[in-house]
Amino acid sequence: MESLQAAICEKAKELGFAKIGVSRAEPLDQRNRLDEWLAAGHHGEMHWMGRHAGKRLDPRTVLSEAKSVISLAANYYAAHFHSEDPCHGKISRYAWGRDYHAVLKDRLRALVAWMSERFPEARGLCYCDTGPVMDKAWAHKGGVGWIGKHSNLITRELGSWIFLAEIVSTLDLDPRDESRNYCGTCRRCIDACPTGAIVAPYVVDARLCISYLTIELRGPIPANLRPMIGSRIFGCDDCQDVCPWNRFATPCEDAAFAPAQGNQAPVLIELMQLSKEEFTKRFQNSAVRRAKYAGFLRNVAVALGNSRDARAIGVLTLALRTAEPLVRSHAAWALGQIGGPKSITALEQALEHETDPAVLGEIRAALKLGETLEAAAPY
Ligand code: B12
Ligand code: SF4
Ligand code: SF4
Repeated sequence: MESLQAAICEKAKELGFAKIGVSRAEPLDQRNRLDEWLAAGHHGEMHWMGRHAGKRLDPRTVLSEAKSVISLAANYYAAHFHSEDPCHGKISRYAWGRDYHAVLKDRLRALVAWMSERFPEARGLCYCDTGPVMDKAWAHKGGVGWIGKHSNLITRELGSWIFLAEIVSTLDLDPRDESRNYCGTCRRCIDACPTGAIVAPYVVDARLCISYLTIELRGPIPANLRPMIGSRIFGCDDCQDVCPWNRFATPCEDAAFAPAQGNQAPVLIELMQLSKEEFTKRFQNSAVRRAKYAGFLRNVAVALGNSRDARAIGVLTLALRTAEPLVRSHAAWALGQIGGPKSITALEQALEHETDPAVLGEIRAALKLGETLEAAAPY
């Protein structure tokens, strides 16, 4: 099997994967950790996380004759930085280029097809994020890297700006040793998290994580967390930006993950004016679609509120008349943050025609805030 394994690694690298690990397809010993995380409610509204807990832990429940799990890591690091101008939105690095789910699924399928040509009786199932498989735990077990205190998988060679994927295979390959943990006494990620979401080393409470709030959460963002989100409109990179192991990040030469134009420093006021069709077109090949139109504009409204930029009053006033109550309520909050007579007038006018009880509540709260802020905001 040694030469087959080496050939698989070589083919995987040719297809764009940077690192490969191998584990025996036996149940993961992560049951307690997953159960504790779910029992504490850390998954928030991601109820799908609890649904297939058994499958997540044992690959033989998805492929009964599975012998090995091949873990693959793809580098997505682009040597660019987020704009610190509050009028620009921050989109997480992982979503700057093409949607990795689609890109990596194609590559995984190509690898499985290549393996089947050599071993026609072999079967392989591909996973990348979406299936009931714990990508990080397999990559750790298979020797790709270790799970850092921020809970992302880190490799010594490339840092943590990597996507993870697996092939659950019937081929009997040689397992690698589990990776050692190199976090040591460091706790930079825990201290840098804007919302305190890393509630203990290795444990992220998704309900506090900006990534969850701006991508997975479908409803309103809790008002107390909105100011901490800053200009992050899709995901968050802070815990990885501060990690010393990311000094070893090497820019990837993968065209698929090169930042698409406008994704690194999108102008918030322009984004707030996107129609549903424009949103769909602009992000058709991007992971950003996951936030959905209303969720994305909700995020942009929060970022505009945090920017305190009076030039945004116009677009936020228009947003108070959009069809989506979620967008109207966050636009109201943003106007309250910006304050000043123009914001107050817009909110008072909205109060006259608004009928949705949740939006009415947000407008009333924003009016109180806007009036308080008026003296301080010299617009
Ligand atoms: C649910 C999910 C989320 C949720 C919850 C995050 C989380 N930590 O679970 C939210 C929406 C918040 C999220 C955010 C992000 N995600 Co996400 N997410 C997932 C998903 C679908 C499942 C993760 C999971 O199983 N969670 C369950 C909990 C129980 O696991 P856990 O938090 O990892 O905890 C484990 C360890 O920390 C460990 N542990 C617990 N206690 C202790 C104690 C000790 C001493 C030790 C050693 C270990 C340990 O045990 C747990 C079980 O193994 C995976 C894809 C997949 N199918 O695996 C992607 C995935 C983890 N996400 C990914 C990415 C890129 C992100 C973001 C960076 C995106 C962004 N820029 O905004 C952020 C990072 C936020 C963070 N700090 O975690 C990548 C990570 C790649 C990598 N290098 O690790 C993955 C693997 C997707 C992929 N295929 O590439 N994500
Ligand atoms: S992604 Fe951001 S909010 Fe989530 S744990 Fe990391 S630093 Fe905290
Ligand atoms: S910042 Fe420090 S503690 Fe956090 S993952 Fe990186 S090395 Fe580990």
